Amino acid sequence: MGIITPTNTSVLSFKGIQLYHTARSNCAARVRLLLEEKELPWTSHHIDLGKKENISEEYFGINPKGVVPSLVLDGEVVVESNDILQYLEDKYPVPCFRDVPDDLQPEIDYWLQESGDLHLPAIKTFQYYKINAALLPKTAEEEERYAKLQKDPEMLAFHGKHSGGKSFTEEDADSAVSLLNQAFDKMEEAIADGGFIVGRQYTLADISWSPTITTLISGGFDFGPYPNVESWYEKIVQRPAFQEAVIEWRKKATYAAGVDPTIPGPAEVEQS
Ligand SMILES: N[C@@H](CCC(=O)N[C@@H](CS)C(=O)NCC(=O)O)C(=O)O
Repeated sequence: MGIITPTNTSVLSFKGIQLYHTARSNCAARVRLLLEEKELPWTSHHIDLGKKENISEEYFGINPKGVVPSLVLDGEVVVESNDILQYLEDKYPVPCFRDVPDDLQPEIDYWLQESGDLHLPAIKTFQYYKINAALLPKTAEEEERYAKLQKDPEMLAFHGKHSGGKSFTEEDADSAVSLLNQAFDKMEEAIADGGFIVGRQYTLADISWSPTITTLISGGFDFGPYPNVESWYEKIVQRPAFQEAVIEWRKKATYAAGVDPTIPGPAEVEQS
């Protein structure tokens, strides 16, 4: 989607970089990660998905699907996390996170696209099956509010799968895992070449995918068949920007009672 015209016009007067985000959202985390890597100051608007703070006219007026993240830069609203990465890269090209030869540039685009395309059918479906659906039930009032505000058929269908006593099925989970395995088969091979997803440089592709690995680990996804992906991920986790944008923010999330705020954790409130 990229740049949109918000119906909530209050954000048009915002100055600087302002981010609507959620502590444990992998989509929001990739944007926080790029902001940290570029050392850009930003203002936080935390949306607690557990408290359904996204299901409001005010927030749907900023993000038409009612999801996080949404970026506002000097009154310009940008949605879709991977579009936000590219938008920030264009606005603030130094330091550069597309620093690979021209013939490898399309690969960065491929991995950004893949990250966006797989979110709903694979990443989000897997996490909802494993954790979220049980922990984020909507009350009848929240269901009604959501149905009024949500205009996107895909989102309505997705959330319809865990409403009214229904839940995601094993088939949903199997299909998600199969899509993820196809992506990680390719990533495993790509990383073998140069240590990063695209070539020998840390790029937007790594920034987009690494917080998703954190989320999938917390859902119990099996990375055993992907040793290159595991060692690439461990390397990225050591980056100060990742610690700040992903690990520290995850600690600020709401937890299921008694759960230790470390990652991965089996019963954490994961918000995807
Ligand atoms: N394609 C969107 C997906 C955003 C998305 O689904 N975000 C999740 C958190 S990771 C969310 O807001 N979930 C709340 C909901 O589905 O209502 C993006 O990349 O920005």
